[in-house]
Amino acid sequence: MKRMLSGIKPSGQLTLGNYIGALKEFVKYQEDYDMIVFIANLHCLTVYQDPEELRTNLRDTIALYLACGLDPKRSTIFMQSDVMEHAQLGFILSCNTYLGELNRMTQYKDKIAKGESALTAGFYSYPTLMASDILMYDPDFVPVGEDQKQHVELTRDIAERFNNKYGETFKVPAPLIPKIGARIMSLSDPTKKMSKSEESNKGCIYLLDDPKVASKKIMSAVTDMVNQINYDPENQPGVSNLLTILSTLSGRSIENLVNEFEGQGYGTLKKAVANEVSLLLGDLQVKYKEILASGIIDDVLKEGKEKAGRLAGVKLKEVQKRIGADL
Ligand code: ATP
Ligand code: LTN
Repeated sequence: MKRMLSGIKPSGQLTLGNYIGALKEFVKYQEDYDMIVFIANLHCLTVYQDPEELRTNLRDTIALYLACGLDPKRSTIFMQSDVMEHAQLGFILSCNTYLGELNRMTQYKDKIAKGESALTAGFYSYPTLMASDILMYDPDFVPVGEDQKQHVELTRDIAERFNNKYGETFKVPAPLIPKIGARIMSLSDPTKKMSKSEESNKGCIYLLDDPKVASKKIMSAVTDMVNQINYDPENQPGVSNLLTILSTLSGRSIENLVNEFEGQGYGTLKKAVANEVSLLLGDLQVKYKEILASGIIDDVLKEGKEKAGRLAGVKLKEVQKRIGADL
């Protein structure tokens, strides 16, 4: 069985973008793949997290993983910091990564362009920890949203470089990006990605938003003056984003939706999106509450830690042997 691996940072509440671009896909893939999913709680430390808030976010993230349909019997679900090998392999891989490569990472370049000065060394080198998360488990595919494609490509380069230097050690994985929904945009500025670390939360739907609040955000989504429902991300990013959300949640093609909404106002499209999103959030939140009340989270994490820890232990030993650190 082919293997897939992915992770999500618990640096805030999960968003509709995380759901459409990543979580929903994980759930689909667990039917046919050996799925490994983890909470990237080391990655989120690249910027300060209030420890108490982080603890709550960790629980919420796992509860939402399960509420979305990830099945701990089929998939391995674990916390990154529970498997210490990630940090060690991360360092070894950082010694096989060039500064020039990290300088080219879009996320890093964006922050520099914005003039952010308090960037941490962890933020700069975090793609090498991500490479470790991935290469540790030899997955065939890494399902991620568009913004993470560059990091998976760097991971491939690091794997190939390591294999060339030390002998065949890592499988070279491929990114798997959804055809639609790989980049859900902010509702208040549809030229930007919907992000949980966005300053204003008006443009972002959180999976734990009250469905009424979420509907309001959708009804006030920024659109344009064209007054025609077309799928044209370049010239009509707001309307195209709404069509994308509706299509991914309803399972209907964009073409089909454009035909249906032809000649109607943006308000009608927004209402349809708000309905679909409210249904999703309502359903997820019922399951989320049941999961939190059931107390199964600790068991899931314990089992995940054991399963992932076994695989990571074997891989790290192999790497230590390759590099000559096995005396
Ligand atoms: P932040 O929003 O704080 O920058 P993030 O949401 O990009 O963080 P993660 O939560 O770790 O970071 O992302 C988890 C997964 O969700 C990744 O695969 C990422 O590509 C995907 N993802 C995140 N935002 C979106 C979005 N707006 N549209 C589609 N996929 C997304
Ligand atoms: N870096 C990613 C989260 C992440 C990840 C991973 C995704 C950490 N490790 C391994 C896929 C595979 C992010 O910031 N969204």
